[in-house]
Amino acid sequence: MRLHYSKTSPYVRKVLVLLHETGLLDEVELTATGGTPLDSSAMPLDQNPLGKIPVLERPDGPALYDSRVICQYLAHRAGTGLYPAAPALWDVLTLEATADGMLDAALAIVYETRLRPEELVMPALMDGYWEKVARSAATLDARWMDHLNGPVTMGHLAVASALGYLDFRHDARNWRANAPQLDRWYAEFSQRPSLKATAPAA
Ligand SMILES: N[C@@H](CCC(=O)N[C@@H](CS)C(=O)NCC(=O)O)C(=O)O
Repeated sequence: MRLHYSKTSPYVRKVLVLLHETGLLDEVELTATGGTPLDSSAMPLDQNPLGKIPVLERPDGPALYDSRVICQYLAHRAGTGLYPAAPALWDVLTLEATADGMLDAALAIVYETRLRPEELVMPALMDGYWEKVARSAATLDARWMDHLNGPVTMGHLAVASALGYLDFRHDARNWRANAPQLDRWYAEFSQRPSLKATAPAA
């Protein structure tokens, strides 16, 4: 299999964390790439017309995207319980969607600051994106700690990858402000070898 990836993409990190957790890493060749909505020229466009990574080329069918599809495919291939059977599955998928939604908002802030000319940047829009992140962190803290303190699912791996990205790109905004239990959980969970091996570096 071939994974189109970048070292700083948090969506890619979810896949890499899963590969470490499941022991499938050796089955995957990594191809580094990158791009933004302003320049998709280096992206694997033949495999993903959206021009986004991660993309997984696999032996048993067309290339897969996005990270949630790839993670389900690899978890199934590895025969793990990272995605349990329904009805527990609905919680895991909702948790993963929450983590990915935080990433969508966090990445939108990065694009606002990096891609727009300064005079076109909208601080109110960035604050609105951050509200989504902060509200989600507070909700994870209020409603999801029982799940996060239980057996590891894809929800755990997605939340940890998302929080790692917030520390990497948005440290100053402080997601921990209204999430003290989540902060404690992340301090411990982020010590797992899979997360240490995939920590983003500039
Ligand atoms: N929902 C997608 C999001 C992937 C995504 O946005 N990846 C970023 C890298 S962090 C990307 O490829 N951006 C390029 C673009 O949007 O043109 C997933 O989970 O895979």
